[in-house]
Formats: sequence, C-alpha cells, structure tokens
Amino acid sequence: MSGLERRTFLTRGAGAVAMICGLSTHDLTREDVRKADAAAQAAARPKSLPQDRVDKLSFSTPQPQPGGQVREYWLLARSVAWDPVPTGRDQWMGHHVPRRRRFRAFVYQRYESGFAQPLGPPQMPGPTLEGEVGDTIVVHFRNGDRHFGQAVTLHPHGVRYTPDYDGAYMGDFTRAGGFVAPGEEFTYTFECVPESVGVWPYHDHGPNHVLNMQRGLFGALIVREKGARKPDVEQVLFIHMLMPSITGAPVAFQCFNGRAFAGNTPTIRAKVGQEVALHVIGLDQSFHTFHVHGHRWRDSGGANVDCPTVGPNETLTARWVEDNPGRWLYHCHVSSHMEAGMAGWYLVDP
Ligand SMILES: [Cu+2]
Repeated sequence: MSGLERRTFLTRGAGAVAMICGLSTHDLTREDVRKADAAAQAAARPKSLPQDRVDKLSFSTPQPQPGGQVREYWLLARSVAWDPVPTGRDQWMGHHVPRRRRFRAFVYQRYESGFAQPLGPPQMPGPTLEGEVGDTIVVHFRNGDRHFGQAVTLHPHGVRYTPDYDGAYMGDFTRAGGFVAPGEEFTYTFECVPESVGVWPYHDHGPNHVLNMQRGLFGALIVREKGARKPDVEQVLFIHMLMPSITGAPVAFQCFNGRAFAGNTPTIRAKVGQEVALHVIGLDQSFHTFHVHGHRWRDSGGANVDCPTVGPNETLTARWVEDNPGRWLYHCHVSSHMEAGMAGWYLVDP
C-alpha cells in the first residue's frame, strides 16, 4: 500500500474527534477502528458560542399540515451481538462459511410508546419509518448504548427539517440533535413535504458516523402521497459490506440487510398478480448493481432494466406486477460482491 493510500487520522483541539481521511475505508485496520472509537468517546458538545449569524438562528418545531398527522416512533440505539451468516452456510452454492463471524453491531431498535417495551428484536436495518405528505414524523431517540461509549444521532434523508433536527455532528457548530450521548434522549421532528415522496435512508451522523453506519446504525424512511396504497409486497434491501476491521472476521461479508449468502439474506415471497416493490439502498462506499433473475422493470427514465447501478446512499426501486412464478435469485452483479454473499432468494407462488 502506498503512503498516499494509507489512512491517517486528524484530531481537532478540545472535543477531539476522529476523521477518517481518504475515500476508502476498505483497508482500515482494527487499530484504526480502535483509534476512531477512542476519539469519538472523547468528543463533546461545543462549549463556545456560535460564531456566525446563521448559528444564532432559532427554529420552531414543525407541525403537521391540515389533514396530516403526527407519526411517532420510539427508537433506541444499542449494541447487539450479530452474526452475518446465522445458518453458517451459503444455500445457493451449498458451501460452509468461516466460523468467526459474530461481532458487536450497533443498531436502531423500535420501542413502544415511552420506551415501555421493544417492538421486536434488534435488527439491521432499523425500523422503517413511514409517513404521508402533510405528516410529521416524530422520532423519540434514546442512545441506549452500553458498549461503544460514544454519541450517536439519527439523520434522515428526503424529509424536510430545521438545523436542530439535522442529526449531524458538526464540531464547534453542533446543534441540538447532533450529539446524543449514551443515556441521553432527543426528539427529532421531520416534515413530509411533497418532495419527500420516495424511499430514503436514515443513519447515524454523530462523531463516528462512518464506522457506526457500517456497524448497523441505519434504516429506511418511506413517504407516500396522501392516501397512497402500499404495494402488496414491499421490501427494503440495504446493500453493503461488513468489513473485517469492523467484524474481526477473516473475510469481508457482502450483505443485504446485515446478512450474507442466500438463506441468510432476506428471502422475499410474492404471488403472481401482486404488485411488488423492492427498494435497494446503497449504504457503503461501493457502487453495486441489482439484478433479479426472471424479471425486468422500468427505471425513472422509462428504460427497461434488469441490472441497474445503485450508489452510496442512493435508492433504487425495482417495481413490477408479478407474472413469473418459481424460485429466483436476486444479487449484486459485481462478481466479487456476489461471491462474498450479496445474494438472496425471491420465491414466487403461482
Ligand atoms: Cu455489489
């Protein structure tokens, strides 16, 4: 590796935080990860006064439009032991996967009102947040982490928000919502405006967001037109790599939703005649392609496609009315990704 390619870390004065410099984190070492965690643990809210007039602005909390509603969610960020290949094998090729796979993931988990009880197990991705145009999405967010010891946030795409609800750590310019330390809570309010219609990612944007996103702090947000019907089959598929420096495993896992290899990645089921929508969201630093055997669909420009590209934090929706029963594969068509687990089953009943 050349000197230019090597990762370096810069730290900033008081409230130091690690910035991982360089475009690729593919070759980060475990030591690099440890340093980034240590720097994030040392990060703090800014103590100095705002420096520019834009930093002195204050904002009110948006309310729903007439006829809209408040959609409330309670989300806890927590660590969890995670196995990218729970069955231990690749059901497509029938081979076994190396044993050392389990690692400490960092995920969003949905709770009942007031954090009374979890609604389902901790998962990768986190819960899908849904709203219609005119609604507000209110996320009561708690950093329940007891393992990583660092601030995290929830930063959405697609919806409208004020700087307070951006959920972005910005060093000396960090506002409310951009730094939620372990044990703290913050309530975000996002507006579903007409331009929000679509499927978007949300993710950590705290002081260690590059690593924590890759550990699992991500989820999807869906905004529909008012009164719009959900497709019969709707599946969110985050496409991403779990790298060895994060997992401690000897190999990288190329994943859909934190799992690698068919039989571990989501198995999607549909019936002939159903309207199907697969929302594929790029999460890591690679460009991927999304291929579904036996199927083709139209892209936003109207062209017929069966293997389009999806880039970092971009959403691709594959949508069709099902007409082709049987067992099908879906996978990324970058060969090295496909071979490292980026594949799954799509099962269509007649
Ligand atoms: Cu890929």
